[in-house]
Amino acid sequence: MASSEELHKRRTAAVARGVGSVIASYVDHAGGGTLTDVDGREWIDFASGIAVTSVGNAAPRVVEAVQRQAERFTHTCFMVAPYESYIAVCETLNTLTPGDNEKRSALFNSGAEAVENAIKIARHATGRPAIITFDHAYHGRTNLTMALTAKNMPYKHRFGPFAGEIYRVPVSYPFRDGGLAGGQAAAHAVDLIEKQVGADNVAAIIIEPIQGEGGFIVPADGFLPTLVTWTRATGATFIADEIQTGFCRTGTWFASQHEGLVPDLITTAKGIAGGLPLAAVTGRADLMDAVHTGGLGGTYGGNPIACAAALATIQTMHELDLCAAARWIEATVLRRLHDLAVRHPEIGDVRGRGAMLAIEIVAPGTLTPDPATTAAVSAACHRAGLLTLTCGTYGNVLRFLPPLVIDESTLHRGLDILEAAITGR
Ligand code: PLZ
Repeated sequence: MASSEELHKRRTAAVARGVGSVIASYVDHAGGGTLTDVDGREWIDFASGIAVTSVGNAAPRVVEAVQRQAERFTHTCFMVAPYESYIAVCETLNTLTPGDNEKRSALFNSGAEAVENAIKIARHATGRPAIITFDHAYHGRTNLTMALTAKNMPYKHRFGPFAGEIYRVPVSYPFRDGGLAGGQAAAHAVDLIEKQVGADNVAAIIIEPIQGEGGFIVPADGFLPTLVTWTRATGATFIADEIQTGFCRTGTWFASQHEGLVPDLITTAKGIAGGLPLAAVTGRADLMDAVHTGGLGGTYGGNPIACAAALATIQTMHELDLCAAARWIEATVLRRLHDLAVRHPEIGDVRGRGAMLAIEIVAPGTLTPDPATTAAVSAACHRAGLLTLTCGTYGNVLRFLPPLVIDESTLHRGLDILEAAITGR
């Protein structure tokens, strides 16, 4: 078998430079909470392929469902010759997502595609053009979703011009806004929307209930509910982008549930199908059904193998109670991170929910981001066999996204590596 070194050479000659990778080791197989590279080295997985393999890699039920479906048929295109599993995924999403109102769903391939479609639906249903997005937001890399995404490098740099009628307002970021109350932070955002955009022009507010790529930012209590109340009063649509936060990741099925929110539309992807590409828009039946027949779709959206994987994934989440597992991970990891923060003043903030946790690294006693130390700690983790990711507008957030099935000893071994990486620098 080719070594990572050999594969890296081939990759450099064959794969476009624009596509990066966090590590230069190449995967041979993966399962549960670990990956094994082609050189036979084991990695503890605190990344889950960016919050995707919540049920574990190659989860047995998912593998079996994929194999069974692949033998029956691999693709017909739901818009050409429909099949049951697409309907079953939509039924499941309509019941699982917050709110007992009547809902509909439509299936797509990627998170960005789901976001694009949620915006299409909101604009079509309201007849309004403007979309409100936030500082530190991440919604994807397609043209419309780049416009929604906040950070220039690496996502947007020289890829413009971007889609129009997108307006960005400040988010609640307790570590950096002096602990502004959620309601006050929302009032500030609403004031800007009303003055600069005009309430009657707003088709939708789109927000990640916990911002992901932007830095695992948990808004202050009351921020999201105040925005929802404003959309209800003005006829705008509230879109929760739960692509990273959904499917038990934060200790509930959806992060919106922490504050009892019922979004008008909700976008999901990542954790939904155990690693197979699937995404969805789920929401109020009147909004979803406003679009004319044939107005939504795509060749592969709701591919039968991805749908079979999703049904097996969701069943596994129920059976293993992975929302409870995420809450256990939160308790276990937060205890150790808080302990570490006491001894390391460069850890300015410890935050997150469930198995979506992070530390923000700054010059001690200040808010000045320290991306160099963040990168150095992450690199030290990689050298010791722990796969970690960084994020944040300032590149100074180290985030932890273990699969929800990770066992206690693997989780602690991972945290031991992290602790040594921070202590040993
Ligand atoms: N919305 C909230 O987190 C994807 C991006 C990784 P796609 N996040 C990982 C990268 O650098 O490309 C994401 C997200 C939220 C939308 C998306 C986009 O989902 O499936 O990557 O298109």
